[in-house]
Amino acid sequence: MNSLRKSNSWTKLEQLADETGDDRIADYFKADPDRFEKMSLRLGELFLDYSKNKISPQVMDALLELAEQSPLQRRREQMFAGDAINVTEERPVLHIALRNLGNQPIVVNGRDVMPDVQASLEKLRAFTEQVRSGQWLGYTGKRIRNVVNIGIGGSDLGPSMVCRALLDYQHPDLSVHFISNVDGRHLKKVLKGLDPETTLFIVSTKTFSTQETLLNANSAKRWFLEQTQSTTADMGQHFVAVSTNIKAATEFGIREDSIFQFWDWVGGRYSLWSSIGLPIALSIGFDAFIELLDGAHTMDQHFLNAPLEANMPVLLALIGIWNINFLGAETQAIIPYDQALHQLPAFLQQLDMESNGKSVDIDGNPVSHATGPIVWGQTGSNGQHAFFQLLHQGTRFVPIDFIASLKADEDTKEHHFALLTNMLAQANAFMNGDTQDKQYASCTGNRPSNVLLLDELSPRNLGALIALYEHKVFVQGAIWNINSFDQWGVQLGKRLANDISRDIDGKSNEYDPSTQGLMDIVNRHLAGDKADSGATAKAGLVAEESGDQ
Ligand code: G6Q
Repeated sequence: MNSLRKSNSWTKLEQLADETGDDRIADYFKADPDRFEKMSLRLGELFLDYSKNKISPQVMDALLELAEQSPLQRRREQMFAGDAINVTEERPVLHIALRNLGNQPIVVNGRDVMPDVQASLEKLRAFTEQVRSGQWLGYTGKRIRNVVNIGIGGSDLGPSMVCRALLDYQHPDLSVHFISNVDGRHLKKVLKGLDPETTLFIVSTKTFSTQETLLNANSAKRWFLEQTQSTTADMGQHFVAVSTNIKAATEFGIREDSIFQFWDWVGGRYSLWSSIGLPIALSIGFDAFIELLDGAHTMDQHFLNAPLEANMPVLLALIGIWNINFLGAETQAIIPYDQALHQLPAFLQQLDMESNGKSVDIDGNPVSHATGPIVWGQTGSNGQHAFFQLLHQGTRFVPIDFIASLKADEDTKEHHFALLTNMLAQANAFMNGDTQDKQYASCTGNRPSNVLLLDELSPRNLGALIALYEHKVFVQGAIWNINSFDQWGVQLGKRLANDISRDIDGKSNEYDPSTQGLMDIVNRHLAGDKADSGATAKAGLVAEESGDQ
């Protein structure tokens, strides 16, 4: 059994949770008029106010003691040194190397990885500039107008979220689209209206073995060849790949010099900083992509060097641990008051839930405490008119992170004013509540939140924001003593999808009656279609299995 719960600092926090159970957050401000100054922190153009948490000064001290006594600081050093901290996959975890713009050597197995990182950035720069300037032409000599990224999970969510967040920076004559779902309607919807002669596909898959991506890539290839009546040789100008699996990418038909590489030490959900960020660089330009990396690098340096009590990712992580492990929160809401960040909750959902959705610690023992929360959310003020009711008056305890950028568009300042004041009103209401004569109209308040303000939603600030959450997740994983960097549950899904696709026509009786019954219904229903499309579908579905992600 994992021993964290028996540690002194954990026991102290349990006692404090009992003792402060009836405390009101609002009273903490009466007791200390400087609480806002003490419990807020600026890093460059990011400002974090964490004063509206149900955290007394004693609780904060005990949380910092927990961090101090945990493996956090050792594990952080190991990560930055390139040690194989992803123990189940025996790999280093080095997304920080991808934005190590100072180029300090990071040595893995006796070899500095930085020259490789530099070379891949250089390749990204050259290609990005060719496409954006119109030098890179389609096979009929027309310039590229649309880029379609085909990938899923870590090979989709990061680039897609960032491209949407930075739409204001997008090249005026280049649109970037994303196909992720294996649902053919997703593919058809994106391809509809695109001109194959001016479209560039990026097949983005670390393993080049993911069922959904291979099916979508094969269908896109077929679409291109049918629409253009061209040959596979003409595909060269229209299909590039981002992958660690060069062999499979070339077998698919992509020229070797059009494959953008990265390495097994970049986890899927941490990969937007690598060549997986190609759609971002194409959309916002290479220089802005470097600014994104630089923003993350600044957060990396802060995380590495700032004392725990003034360390933004550490503080966010400790607040989360207090809410989850001592106050019983099961979920964490992410509410950006910024429409451009509408995909951020989905991105952070993957980052957090895939990383810390673990119940066995790093030594293989079952954990005896809750780990990663269910992360969810959507933009404000939309959420106010939907699910906020439950957050104000429901029986659940839901901590919230509010995120907003201060800079308004010149022509919609009035809107931005309303956006920000709505957010402030909500954070205030969640803490203070509202007492009315009628009990049904009263809101109890005392519900915690953090507010994160960006001076503006720039590539640099977005990079810092994403890295902040990456490190928050890392800190929680280190304190819980779990491996935040594997994803065997995801792997199970990939394996079973392949098995069921192989066995659906009834040759195996290894399945439980429910699964078998459903397979029979689906198989009978699809029988007609399978005659013509089955062969291609199966080729994609029963892809080479691999544990790499
Ligand atoms: C991320 C996960 C997962 C992965 C996808 C796509 O950390 O491992 O979301 O990114 O399954 O994998 P490929 O890039 O190999 O296609």
